[in-house]
Amino acid sequence: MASKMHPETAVIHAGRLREPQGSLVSPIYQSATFVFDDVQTGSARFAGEQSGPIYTRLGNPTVAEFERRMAHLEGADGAVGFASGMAAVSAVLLGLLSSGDHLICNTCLYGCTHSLVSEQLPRFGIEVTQVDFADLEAVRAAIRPSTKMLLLESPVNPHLAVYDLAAVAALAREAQLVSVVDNTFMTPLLQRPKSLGIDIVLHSATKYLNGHGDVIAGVVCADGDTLELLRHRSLKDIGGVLSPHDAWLILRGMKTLALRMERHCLNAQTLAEFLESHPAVTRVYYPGLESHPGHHLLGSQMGAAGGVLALELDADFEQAVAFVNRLKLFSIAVSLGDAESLVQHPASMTHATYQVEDRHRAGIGDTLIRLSAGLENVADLLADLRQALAPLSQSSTLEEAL
Ligand code: 3LM
Repeated sequence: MASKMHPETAVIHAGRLREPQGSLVSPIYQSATFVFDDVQTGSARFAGEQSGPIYTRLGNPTVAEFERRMAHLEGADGAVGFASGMAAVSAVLLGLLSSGDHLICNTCLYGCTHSLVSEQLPRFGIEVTQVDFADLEAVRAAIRPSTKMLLLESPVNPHLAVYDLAAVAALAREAQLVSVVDNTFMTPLLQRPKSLGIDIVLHSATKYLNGHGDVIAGVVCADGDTLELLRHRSLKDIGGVLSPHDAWLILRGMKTLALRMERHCLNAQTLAEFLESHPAVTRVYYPGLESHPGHHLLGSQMGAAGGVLALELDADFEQAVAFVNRLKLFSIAVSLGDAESLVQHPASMTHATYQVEDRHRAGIGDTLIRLSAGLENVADLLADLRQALAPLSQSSTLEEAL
């Protein structure tokens, strides 16, 4: 039954266990520890000879339901929940790489992933090269005998560059490297990297998976022995454990994931088309636009273009800031994938961790603005953008007239 479920059904049903009291909604196992019938039972569980919960850092039934659901959706053997998206990213990097290993990752990554790879990993003797994954020959050229892993996001935070994941997976396989994709912007409903040959898929569940802006969480989907390494080295010993209550909130949020993604994508597409045609906007970054270099991967790699877009205005820094400050319905806040539309300035917010030269090399301009299209009626969002852009288009019309 499970493998035949459509994704829209799987977000509601996959990995559910029949609850002994018959409750439709799975209970929250809000307990730090679990009672053993006798010493032999406890010892057998610790030795891995008997299944069953021990202690929530080592596993929890509510968290396990979320993990089974995500594994099913991503097509992985299993999944491990973490306390944040960054705990998931660091679990993969610190759990699977050792001193002397070399990592190749994209030049543009979420800001804290960038600081983790560029500032923290070298402290542990892990070497890192950042390359633009649009140029796979450059990625190939960066491979050394000590290279172990490739890491990228697609679409990338914050400017939505898209990479050919099947080609990345093929390169990784050929060079016997582990490929890792952060699939946060897509969710498994829009993109399933494992079906393209990628080894490990991770998410910040804080975003679309939960979808309601009230939880910080992460998850890694992987196969075979990797799962055990992540549980043992990263979860048990480093300890960034997902709380059962937060796992339960994500399970609740995920029931509407398919419906929400549909509306996020529709709203983002409408906003992107409007902005692209506006005289005060010089560039819109959204894979759903034909002008986007990764547009051809829509339909094959990506089921839809997602709910995040970015733009550049025909304006200087102060004017760009004033535009953002004029928005009323878009809240000025980092994060994405919430019901509320959000706007933020990557150079000073999500990607402020970058050195200026590295940020420019990553393609993140000083005046880039990122939008997360929420679930509102798009007419209201358009009206908000229109009023905030109006002073800019008036000044450009004036300049044209002069
Ligand atoms: C943001 N991003 O606004 P958490 N991977 C990706 C992400 O976008 C993020 C993480 C991992 C944002 C958060 S910035 C202070 C706010 C692609 C987070 C990390 O640890 O759950 O926040 O996920 O772009």
